[in-house]
Amino acid sequence: MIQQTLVLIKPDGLKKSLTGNILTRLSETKLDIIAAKIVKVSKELAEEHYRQLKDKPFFNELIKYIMGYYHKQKVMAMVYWGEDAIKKVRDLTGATNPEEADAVSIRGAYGRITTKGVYENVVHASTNEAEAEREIKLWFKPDEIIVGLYPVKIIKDTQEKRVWA
Ligand code: IDP
Ligand code: MG
Repeated sequence: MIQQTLVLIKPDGLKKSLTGNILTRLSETKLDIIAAKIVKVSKELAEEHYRQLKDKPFFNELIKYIMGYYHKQKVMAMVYWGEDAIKKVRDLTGATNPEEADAVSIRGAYGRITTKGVYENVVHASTNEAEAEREIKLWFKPDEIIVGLYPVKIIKDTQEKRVWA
């Protein structure tokens, strides 16, 4: 099945100069990159991205982490697209806990657990189609993606704008 998935290189990945390594690993999947940008993550975006974890004890530290509080204040956001994209990227990413992740996975190779207990695991990848849709629409506008993934509508502001329908 052709799918799309959101991939983030988190602030620790950028701080550690792992961008090239991670993109090389992701290219092993032979999926297409159909969107990419560098984002300075606002508190609102961080909280919305991780909203399903808001009751977890590590939530506040997680928000600081993804905003780059302890690292560079930026994230590289990408959409990968192709056959079984979600599973292919998740397999390469590895388990959430970097100490449990397969040693040759991206998280296993580069992740760590901080003294504050946050899993700094270098990358994010969507886990299912519903999550991918929610996350891609949160991080990207329709015109930033070179493939038409989801329905759009035109709204008339000062000029016409295409937004997620
Ligand atoms: P995932 O990133 O593998 O999908 P989620 O459960 O969605 O895992 O958690 C989102 C992020 O929150 C993780 O990537 C990791 O950075 C952090 N995290 C998740 N569970 C824990 C935990 O038990 N302790 C500390 N940090 C965690
Ligand atoms: Mg997740």
